Amino acid sequence: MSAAFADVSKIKFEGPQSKNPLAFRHYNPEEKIEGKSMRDHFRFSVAYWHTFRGNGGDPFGPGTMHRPWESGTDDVANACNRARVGFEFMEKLGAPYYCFHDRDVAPEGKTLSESHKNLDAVAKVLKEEQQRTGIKLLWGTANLFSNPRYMHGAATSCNADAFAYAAAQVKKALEVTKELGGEGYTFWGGREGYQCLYNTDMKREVDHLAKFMHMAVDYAKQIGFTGQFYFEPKPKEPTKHQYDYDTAACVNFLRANGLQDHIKMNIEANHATLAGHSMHHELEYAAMQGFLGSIDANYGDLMLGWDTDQFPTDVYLTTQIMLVLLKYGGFTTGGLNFDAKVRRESFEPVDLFYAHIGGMDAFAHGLKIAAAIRADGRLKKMVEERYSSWDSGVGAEIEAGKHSFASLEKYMLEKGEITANKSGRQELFENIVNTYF
Ligand code: XUL
Ligand code: CO
Repeated sequence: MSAAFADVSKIKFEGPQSKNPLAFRHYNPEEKIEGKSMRDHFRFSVAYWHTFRGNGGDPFGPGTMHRPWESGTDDVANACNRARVGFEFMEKLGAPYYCFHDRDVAPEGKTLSESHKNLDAVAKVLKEEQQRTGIKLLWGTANLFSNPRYMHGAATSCNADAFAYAAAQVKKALEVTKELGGEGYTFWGGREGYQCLYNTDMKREVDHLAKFMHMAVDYAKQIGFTGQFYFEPKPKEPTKHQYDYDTAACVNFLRANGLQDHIKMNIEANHATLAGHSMHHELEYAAMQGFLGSIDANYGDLMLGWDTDQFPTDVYLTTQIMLVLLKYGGFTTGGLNFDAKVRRESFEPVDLFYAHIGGMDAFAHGLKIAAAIRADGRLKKMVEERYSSWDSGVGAEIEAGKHSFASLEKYMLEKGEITANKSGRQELFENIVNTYF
């Protein structure tokens, strides 16, 4: 096979002074920060669906992407060739992982069994390429939203047959993920939500989603798939009310349905902002509850109300993400999957390199800044000082469970008024953060 990216050689780290657009200025996989190599901090992953299947189409016009390796026929031969091109890209980029949906890597057949066969044929190539390059599968997932059969949802459809078809699809996707040594499996709701409550039995739908996830967990156990399951929140799009709205809603769903020991969160930056949260908030919320799993790294244009899935270049965003990751000890099973696509106008193959290099460098830059903030310790000390009323006296006693409303009433009647509040100093905190950039 002739190289699809013949003009690009392996991307190297050249340091912050480099002017080479096809080099890393910050991401140096071997460099250690807080005792761990950058490679292990990030566990970067390429999203197959955007990078190798994105064609640049939008509601106003067709695809624009120039992809000379595509034959133009949606068959298994083209899919196998594309898989080899994908691995050439990932190898040159130096990404240690990738993620896929079943229908991204292999075409859907006319029947379920033909679809299974197509997936097996492409998985064979993926396995060969994984063995050739050492690149691994971070997680797999199933596309339960594109085919019109899922118009009402998959696990939450009003049509029980749609649930059954989705079950068959996820069963197969789990088998293939296992076969490829996948380290995880992600549930993103797709069309699991509703548009109008008048025609919707929400309780029944949410119960079915829980049943579906339990079946997946049971089947994983049955076949010996030991990868981590993830649940990816998104508040809207395609449906108006998605059941996986944000981390808090997902964690509540998992706990309410006895799934908390099997499923962690996969948190996406653009989905966080669509929910009216910052990524910083979503990550901290998941981590503090013990649900930090994996990250879909991207950025959403704050002036647009949809999932723009841009490559992350905002170093404030990457610094905040790395602050949370460092605070909670980093990934155990997850990684940073670039669930991001090049703009419709960035149609040349080399743009795929610029996009990923920029994202990886933004994270490496953010990691260095986050580590510097932590090493200095000033912010941490200021936060501790802000909460110092809880370290002794009545605060420590409340935390230790030594008080009731009655005893606190007695305390306050004696004291009369609270100890004077201190300034929150938000501006100073923000100024100090800026000194590390
Ligand atoms: C959709 C999205 C998905 C999931 C995987 O917004 O983020 O690509 O990451 O199904
Ligand atoms: Co995603």
